[in-house]
Amino acid sequence: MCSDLIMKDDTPQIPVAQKVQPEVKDISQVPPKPTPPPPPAGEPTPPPKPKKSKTKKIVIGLVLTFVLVIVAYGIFIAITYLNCSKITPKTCETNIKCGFSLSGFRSTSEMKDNCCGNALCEEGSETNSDCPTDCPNCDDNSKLTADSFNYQTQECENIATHYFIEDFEEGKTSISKKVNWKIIDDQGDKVLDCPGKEINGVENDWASFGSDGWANYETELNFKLVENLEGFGFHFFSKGEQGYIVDIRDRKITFKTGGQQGREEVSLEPFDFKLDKWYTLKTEKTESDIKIYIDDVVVFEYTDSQLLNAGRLRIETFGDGHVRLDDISIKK
Ligand SMILES: [Ca+2]
Ligand SMILES: [Ca+2]
Ligand SMILES: [Ca+2]
Repeated sequence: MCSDLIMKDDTPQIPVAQKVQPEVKDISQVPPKPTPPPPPAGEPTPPPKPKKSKTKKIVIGLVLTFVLVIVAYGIFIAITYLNCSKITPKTCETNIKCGFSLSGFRSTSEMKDNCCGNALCEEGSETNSDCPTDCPNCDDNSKLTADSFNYQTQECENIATHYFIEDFEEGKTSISKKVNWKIIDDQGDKVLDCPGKEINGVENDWASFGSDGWANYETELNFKLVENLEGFGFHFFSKGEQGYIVDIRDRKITFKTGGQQGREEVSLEPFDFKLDKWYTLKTEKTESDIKIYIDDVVVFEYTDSQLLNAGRLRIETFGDGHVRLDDISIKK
């Protein structure tokens, strides 16, 4: 009972842990770390020394990389040699060798001369027809140019020789022909048929072609008078009311100067034209000298003081005249 009374005392209990005293180390037994002496005043602090193992790793890495590069380069060189040694000679190729350089083995070769396939069109031994590989086809599909191959420059040359060439074989013409005129078949040859007034009551009919800038040309055309000898007129160097006219009708050739309206008759020559017979009419003018040919024979010669050397061309039929034309060429 007496102890129960003591336990019921209101005095607060102090926890036992609060009474534990902390362990006190005897620091006098731990030797203090030596403090490095401070650098002398005014001297820089030396850099820390690299560790030897890290340097070694870098050296090994560099050596390995170098070896790998050498091996890879060796493989590359070996591949270039294999590729080079497998090359089969092309046409005209001879004396193939594999030459070494730092960029690998490469083949060198020579080309045989006068050989079809050496990328050179060689004069005296090759043309487009026998070696199209080396010699280009210089045909430019134009009758107005002379086509050839220049062996020196190795290029085609297409030199303009004509202003105009038409034979009507394709059934078309650039001549601005009138309604009555058309391309017909004449004994297997396509020709330009030019009737006069007999169709649709037309008094006369005409067509012009070329341009005022066409200069210093020669003309040539084939003609045939059909049905009658009324004939036709052929104008050249025609510009406005200036120009020359060859007038063919009634078995004579008349040469005139002038244009569509006013004309001056210069000369007249008889010529025994036959019906349904083809003739070739040719005109030339060299400086002031004019020559007119029928079938390559000079039928008329005239000296003109006019400086007339350029202009378009015109064809006209007279009255009942009916003419057929073919192979018209205007040569520069
Ligand atoms: Ca060749
Ligand atoms: Ca041509
Ligand atoms: Ca023809």
